[in-house]
Amino acid sequence: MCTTILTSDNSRAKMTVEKSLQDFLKNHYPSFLSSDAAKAKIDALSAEKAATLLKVLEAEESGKPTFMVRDANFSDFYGFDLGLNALFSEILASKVPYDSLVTFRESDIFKRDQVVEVEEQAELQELGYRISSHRFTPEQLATVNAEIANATFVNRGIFSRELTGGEIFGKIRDGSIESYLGINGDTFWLKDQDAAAHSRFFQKLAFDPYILSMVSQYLGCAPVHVQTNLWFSFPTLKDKNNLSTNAQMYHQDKEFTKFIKVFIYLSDVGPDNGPHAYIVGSHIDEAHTHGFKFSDRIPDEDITKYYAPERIRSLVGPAGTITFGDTSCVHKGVPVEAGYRLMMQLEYASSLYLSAVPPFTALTTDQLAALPYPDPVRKRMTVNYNSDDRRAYQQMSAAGAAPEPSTFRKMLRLAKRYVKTKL
Ligand SMILES: O=C(O)CCC(=O)C(=O)O
Repeated sequence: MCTTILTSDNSRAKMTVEKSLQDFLKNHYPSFLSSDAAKAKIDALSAEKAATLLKVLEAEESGKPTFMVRDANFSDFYGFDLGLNALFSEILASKVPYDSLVTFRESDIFKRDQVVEVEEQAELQELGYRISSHRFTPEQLATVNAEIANATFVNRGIFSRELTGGEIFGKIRDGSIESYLGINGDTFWLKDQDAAAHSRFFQKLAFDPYILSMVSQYLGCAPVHVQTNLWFSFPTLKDKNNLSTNAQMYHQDKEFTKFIKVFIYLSDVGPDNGPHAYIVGSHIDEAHTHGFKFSDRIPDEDITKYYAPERIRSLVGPAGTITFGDTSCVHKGVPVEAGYRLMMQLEYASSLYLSAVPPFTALTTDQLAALPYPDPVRKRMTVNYNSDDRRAYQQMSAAGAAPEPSTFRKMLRLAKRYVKTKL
């Protein structure tokens, strides 16, 4: 019900969009509108926010992949603040309730403790990140390393190279990895996340009850699994392009309207091994309010202008350390000074709107049946497992694959700097 009194063009625009939003909700999310409190939240939206919300809900219901319009609609992200994200989650949760993910269920991987989890969730919400009380056991690390040995990694430099995880481990041991780095790139990324997303242990992990409980409470709705990523970082030339490509300058992610990542160290990470770093609480005090654009790379000098030293945290920990992180926080990987860092990352989003990641191949009926959740929840969590969308994404990426001339210029500059530092 619209309660706004018409006084100007602005309020007329608000009434029109509010009416369209109300009608849309009535048709597609009727149980959301069943409470007066929910209606009041819709009434309180500005015309701009109501229009943003309507657009994302229409995209949700269309079922069409919206990664195709990511660049064109990127500015929509600026319409989403904490309040609108929470409201969006509430609307999504009215259609697919996520209590089955929060209700306690034993995990095959972690020995759960509900009291500790309450405290972990509270800190995650307050600080934007939280190191888990759980850590992979040596046996679990061995299982993960066996999976990694067979996976293919690629670095993204001038002469990019492909190596299997097993080859990388071997070259780290015998010291020959250095000849694969430098102008070849200093980070080896998993070439295609699809195989990892479908591997037995990683799939179990991605849909583990502890992980799902933490991320669904954080998002306020059933989480969509969007990434199972892995990468090896090595000491790097501190060239701005290089640091930027490898996420080693402070930045804020906008990959989805709301999302949360789970970072797992698979090697010991001390201060010299490239710890993951956060500005505490910056998921609330977002850097774009200081005039930075989402995805801007922010030099350390600028960070210290806006944030007190006690808000800048580097997360060190032994292999197996697990961190939940909202990377809409200002964050980065500190450049590796010695040795290497092997990181695993799972990511979950509230919605695929303007997704930045490739969809996975569809799950088999058996794989789906192995997820012990009600059908709508299972469907929602695996909406990014869609073979048609995967093909569409691959076609779109292939069409835009030719590098721009400026990319060649950047590569040349980088090559010159490497030659200078090596001679
Ligand atoms: O490597 C790191 O620690 C940073 C990773 C990062 O920026 C991200 O995953 O969003």
